[in-house]
Amino acid sequence: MKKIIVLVIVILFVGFFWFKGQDTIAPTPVPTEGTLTTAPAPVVPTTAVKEFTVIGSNFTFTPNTIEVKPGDTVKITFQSATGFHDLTLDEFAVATKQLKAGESETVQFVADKTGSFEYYCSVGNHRAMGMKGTLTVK
Ligand SMILES: [Cu+2]
Repeated sequence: MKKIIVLVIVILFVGFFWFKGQDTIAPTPVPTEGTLTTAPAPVVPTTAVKEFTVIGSNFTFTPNTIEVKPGDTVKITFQSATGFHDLTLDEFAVATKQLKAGESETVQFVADKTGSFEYYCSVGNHRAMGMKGTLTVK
């Protein structure tokens, strides 16, 4: 009789630790609100097409701020008014050719990231001379 009681106790112990073990192996991480707010929001493409004309001259962009919504398709027509310029936006792999005064080129991309991004002229030191602007996606 004693042996059976010991056996039952052993089985209960083993069973208890087996369940404990399952608990520590199996937990599925449940995202809390805190982790959700720090994760970047997924950008869902919209059907909106936002068109802008940006004029480049020595040494400024007009306009030098552009704002769109996440997922928008952005169409920028860059015109060189004076001098020799381009429009480059690294984060979206956008760059026009280097254009002489009077030339223009249109680039298009989907604003699939949120934040502020600098577009600039990559000719010579034009960027350092102030030939830059900000695209805000929010
Ligand atoms: Cu330039």
